[in-house]
Amino acid sequence: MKSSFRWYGEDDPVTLEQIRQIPGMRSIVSAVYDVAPGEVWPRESLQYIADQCAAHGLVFDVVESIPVTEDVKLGGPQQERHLENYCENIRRCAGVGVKCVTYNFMPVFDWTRTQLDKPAPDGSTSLVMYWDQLRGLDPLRDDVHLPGWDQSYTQEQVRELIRAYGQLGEEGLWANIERFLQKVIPVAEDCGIVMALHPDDPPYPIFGLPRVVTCEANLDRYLSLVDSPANSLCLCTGSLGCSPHNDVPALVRKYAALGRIGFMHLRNVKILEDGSFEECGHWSPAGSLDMNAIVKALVDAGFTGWFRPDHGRMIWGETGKPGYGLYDRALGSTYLNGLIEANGGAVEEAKAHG
Ligand code: DNO
Repeated sequence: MKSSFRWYGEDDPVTLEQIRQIPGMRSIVSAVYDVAPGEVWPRESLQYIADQCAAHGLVFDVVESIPVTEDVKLGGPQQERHLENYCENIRRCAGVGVKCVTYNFMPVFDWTRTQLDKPAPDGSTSLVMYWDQLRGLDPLRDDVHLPGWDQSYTQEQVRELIRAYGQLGEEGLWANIERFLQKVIPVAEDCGIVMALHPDDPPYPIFGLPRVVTCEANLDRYLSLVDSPANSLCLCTGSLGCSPHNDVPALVRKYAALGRIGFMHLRNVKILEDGSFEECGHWSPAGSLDMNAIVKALVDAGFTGWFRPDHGRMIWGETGKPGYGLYDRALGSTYLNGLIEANGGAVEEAKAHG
């Protein structure tokens, strides 16, 4: 399988010089960040990322994410134009060698946390979601500012969106998912790209918004809407794993055997008694997931796609983008390499390491 690392481009405090020194590192996961969702990415911007990666012995072959706009998810007036642009972005990514595109179908907000720098007893900090900080908040009534939320929405826009999704409901969202897949998957197939759907994080409704990418039955439904290997999963262990109802190693075993995992986000998470959760170090004793069983499932299935260490804690005084510092993600990466080797798997050789 292919080891990868998320890089936020030139503004990222973590540099390609540093990333290339992580043992076994091969691929860079990135995106064009200065174009509004729904618009077309300039070819030069993609080429620039690819060239920079190549200059460091790394390969830019995974995009995370091409955002799916609210108009596409809601079936709004810009739906068709945004879908056309989405397809054009897939073609342009393929044009610079991208093989896998990650995206999600979460209404309004991507991941939800209540604090991004919760100190642990060892002095590290991490992202957490505590129900007692969330319960009682109602964005239809109060001004809610959760860390990590898209700052470009006004509170009134958030209210309008929440009302619109309330009317759409889960089945309406499914209908728009189907429209998206029918349009996008044939284009991805044509240009040799695997579309990798990221699950909802956390995998249950928040503030009454419909969230459907949450559990095995719904993942099955999603994959069967367009039954193609290009319609695959970005199986995020930490997202699915913060619901105790999801048996993550079993899900990995199943979808890897079906050849429907394009990309793996590998991280551990600690579920607390009331269903709250804390992000933690990657190794199994730190959290609720059996990371070895997950990696073993990938090795046993002969998984050849990409994996990356997901959110790290902030350790050793590092500051930066919450979840995306260098040190703990690098520790996670080498831990994962160890599990892969011990299970008889292989990390594809990286050019940077000769
Ligand atoms: C969080 C990430 C997600 C992911 C998107 C994919 O750190 O795992 O934001 O990139 O959901 O579209």
